[in-house]
Amino acid sequence: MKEEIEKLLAQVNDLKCKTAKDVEEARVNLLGKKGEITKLFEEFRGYAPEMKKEFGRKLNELKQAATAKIEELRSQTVSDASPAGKADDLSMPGTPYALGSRHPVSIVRQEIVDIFRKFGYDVAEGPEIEDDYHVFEALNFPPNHPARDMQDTFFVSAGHPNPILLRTHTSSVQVRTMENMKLPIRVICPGRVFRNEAISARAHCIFHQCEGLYIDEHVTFADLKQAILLFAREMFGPDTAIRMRPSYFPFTEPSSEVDVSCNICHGKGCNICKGTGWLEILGCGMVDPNVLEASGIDSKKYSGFAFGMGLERIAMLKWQVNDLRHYFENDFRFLSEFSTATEV
Ligand code: 2U9
Repeated sequence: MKEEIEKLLAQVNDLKCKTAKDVEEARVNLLGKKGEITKLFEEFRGYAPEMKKEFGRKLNELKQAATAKIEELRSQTVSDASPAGKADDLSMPGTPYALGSRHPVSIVRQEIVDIFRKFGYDVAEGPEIEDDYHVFEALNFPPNHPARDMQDTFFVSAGHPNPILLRTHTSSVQVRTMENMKLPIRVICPGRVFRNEAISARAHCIFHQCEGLYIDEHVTFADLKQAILLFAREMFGPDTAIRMRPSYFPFTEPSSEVDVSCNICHGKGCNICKGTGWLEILGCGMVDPNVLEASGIDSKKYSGFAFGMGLERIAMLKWQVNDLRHYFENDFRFLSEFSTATEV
């Protein structure tokens, strides 16, 4: 037994193989069912206890050495299981993986952020689960305003003075910015908002907004108009015109809705602009003095403007998407239309 073990150990140490097939053959010869080492173990089983003591350790060492050697040879030899028994050709191109593309809402968000960053605005984010104070009260919503109703807002917890809810606009982020940042403030707040709307081609219970706020001394409606015009030209092209229509929001006074000249028919009238030559893109206005005061800003010294837009709407205008639901269904055929995979 001793000589047998030593002979096999020497054989194992000198073992050399060229291919994976050779390694497998060596494994079978040594450790397979009828292999040399397996045979020694069978013989060993019939030995008397004192003999077992003498050879047991050596036999185990031989088995471990053989197993380790086979593993080592396996990792060194190339697989010859590939077609035609040839080694893999490492110079062949790899399996191509299809690149994903950015979601249209994400593309629009990035464009808007880039434009306002150029104008010197910071980007701020805040919680999607908010309290009534930051979403409504600090923004001059009267106590019985319909937006505070269960029909329009998703409540997380109600029945106490400052209910917790899903934000219905990102204006709450601007309120938090006014509370925490030093003046002047120039900030945009992109983010996801939630409204209790029935889902249709024109409405969804989740959508994305980008709002902006500029507060300093002597900020006027003329500054607002110029900021919106510059934004519209960056976003929709240098020939874009804007028009402002009077509107109402609790948090701005005066307030306005803004249209851009239709970038499809260039003002002539088409089915995208419903023959008007204009497309509504955002709402804006001068921040109501009550809103400034609620966040501790002296409305006699400071004034500001604010604006807000729906990102899905901007994306719909940019790519003529006619159904809002496409943005939320993740249908691969829709998403792959926005092949901006080179963008990062
Ligand atoms: C503060 C003060 C004022 C943000 C504004 C709008 C006008 C607006 C809508 C556009 C389409 C929301 O997504 S939409 O439904 N937004 O028209 N938003 S002014 O005004 C603010 C915000 C924060 C502290």
